[in-house]
Amino acid sequence: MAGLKIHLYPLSNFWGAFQSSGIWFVKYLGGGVGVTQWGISGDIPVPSDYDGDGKTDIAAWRPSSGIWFVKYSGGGVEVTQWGASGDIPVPGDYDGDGKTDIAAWRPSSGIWFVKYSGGGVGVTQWGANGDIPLVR
Ligand SMILES: [Ca+2]
Ligand SMILES: [Ca+2]
Repeated sequence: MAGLKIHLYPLSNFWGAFQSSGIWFVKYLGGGVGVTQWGISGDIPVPSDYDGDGKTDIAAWRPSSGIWFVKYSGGGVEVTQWGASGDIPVPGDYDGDGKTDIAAWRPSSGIWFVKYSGGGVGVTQWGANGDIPLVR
C-alpha cells in the first residue's frame, strides 16, 4: 500500500475509506463491510447523497476530464461532465431539495458552477484564487 493515500469519511450510513487507486472500503453503520472499485487513480472522492434517499452514494470526480461518476445507493449510475481541470469539486444541496447537486468551484475566477438536482444551473462569482471553498 506504499504511496497510496486513504481518505476517510464519516457519512450518513457508512464509514468510507477511499484509496487513491480508486478502491472504496465501506463499513456500514448497520453492520457489514463492502469493497468496491469506483474511480481510478487521480480521481477525487466526492461521496454524498445525490439521489436523496438518505444514504450516501459513492462518487468520484475525475480532474483530467471534469467527469462525475456517481453510484446511487438506490440503484443506477450517473456519469456527467461538470467542471474542468483545475476546478475543485464542491457538491452540496444548493437548491434544498434533499438531493446533492453536482458543483465545481474555479479558483482562477472564483466562480461556482452548480448543476441543480431540481433542474437548472447556477453560476455565481464568490471568492478568489487561494480561497478554500466550503460546503455544508
Ligand atoms: Ca443516496
Ligand atoms: Ca439539490
